[in-house]
Amino acid sequence: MWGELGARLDLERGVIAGAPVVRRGLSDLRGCFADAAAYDAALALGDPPLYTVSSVEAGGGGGDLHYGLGVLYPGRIGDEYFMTKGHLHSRREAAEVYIGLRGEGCMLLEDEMTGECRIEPLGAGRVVYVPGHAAHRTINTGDVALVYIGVYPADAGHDYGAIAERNFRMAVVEREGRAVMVARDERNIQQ
Ligand code: S6P
Ligand code: ZN
Repeated sequence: MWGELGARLDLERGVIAGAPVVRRGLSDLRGCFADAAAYDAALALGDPPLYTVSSVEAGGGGGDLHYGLGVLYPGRIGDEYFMTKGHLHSRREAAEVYIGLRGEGCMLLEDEMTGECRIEPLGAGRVVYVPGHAAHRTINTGDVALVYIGVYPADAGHDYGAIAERNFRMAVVEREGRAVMVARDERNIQQ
């Protein structure tokens, strides 16, 4: 017997109706932003919410899919835009599809095998394919919440450890009103 197959996107509240919600605030992203002084200064003023993800994780079999609705708020720490923690999938070959619903931003992708880094625009009307072995992080470069859906294999798993240890090589920062990708090391030297 099939269980529930449909769900309602409650875009007013930014959740999938009835699905569990994970909330991440600034304090959850210690070590992610390149400008540590700007991070500490912002945190001293409070712990703003950065994003929420509500997920439907029904079947757990090899062929099953899970999906989540992400809402990433606008803002910056120093010149670096608000972003998600970022992760690799525990089963490295597991790919993912992101579908942008609202707002403006991008995905930062980094191939664990080759080191290739790329930003792919993500926002209303954009779809991004995240290949296997690609660390992925979502970034809001606009003025309103970036809302998207990610669909991934049920057995993908989430590995946050590798990124927490070494972070992404690139950062997405605002330069003269535009979002650009710069080397994180370079970004640190410019402090
Ligand atoms: C799951 C998918 C997304 C992220 C979400 C939050 O595979 O990639 O639903 O979980 O964008 O990012 P993170 O890095 O905190 O899980
Ligand atoms: Zn993922």
